[in-house]
Amino acid sequence: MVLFQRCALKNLILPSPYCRGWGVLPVSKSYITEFAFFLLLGHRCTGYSTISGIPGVRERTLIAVKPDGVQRRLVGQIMQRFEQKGFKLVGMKMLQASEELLSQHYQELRRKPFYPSLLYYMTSGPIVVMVWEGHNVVRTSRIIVGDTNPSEAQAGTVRGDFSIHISRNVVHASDSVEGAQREIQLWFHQKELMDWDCYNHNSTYEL
Ligand code: IDP
Ligand code: MG
Repeated sequence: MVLFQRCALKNLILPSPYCRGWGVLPVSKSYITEFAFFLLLGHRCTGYSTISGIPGVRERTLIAVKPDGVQRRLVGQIMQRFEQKGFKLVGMKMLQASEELLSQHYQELRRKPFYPSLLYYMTSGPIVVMVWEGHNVVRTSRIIVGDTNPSEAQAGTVRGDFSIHISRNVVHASDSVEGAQREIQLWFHQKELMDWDCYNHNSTYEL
């Protein structure tokens, strides 16, 4: 079925004898007829609904470049780690975080002795918050970002490569799927997040 769908799409956008052998839709039929048939199939050839069958493919996480990362002009390099992995950017903005928002974001750390200095650090300059989407993105992002303490972070991770002390670890990544959902709602309005299709999804997922 998937092969047939690919075939229908191929005929639709790139007329070629490629699909003739299948004999389900004769090439002599008009492309309009094929298009209608393609719609009846639920536009699965775009890859959008086909890949949604893979568990976790719509998972999202919150990544933030902290003030030290922005000051050191690391935003591009940090984003590149996620892009080159194959994750999809669905939201991004630069802002000056308020203490109120940060206190909700770091609600579990309010009683920690370092909390006041964490607030000072996180409000010391603009941050860049992003939402990335993809299969297992929460867990994989934690691996990409590395250990909270840069001294423990592996080389090749963001914190391992770009930071040396826990008080200036350049990046935030949600630590659970539930945490990610909470944080995304905290930092983004629904309308700021884009639902969009990668035209080449079959390069990152098996269709
Ligand atoms: P995470 O960022 O890896 O999820 P958390 O334990 O959630 O780590 O801590 C949130 C942030 O608080 C850390 O990224 C770091 O900026 C800061 N932090 C955590 N522990 C310490 C500490 O012992 N001293 C100073 N800052 C800390
Ligand atoms: Mg955390």
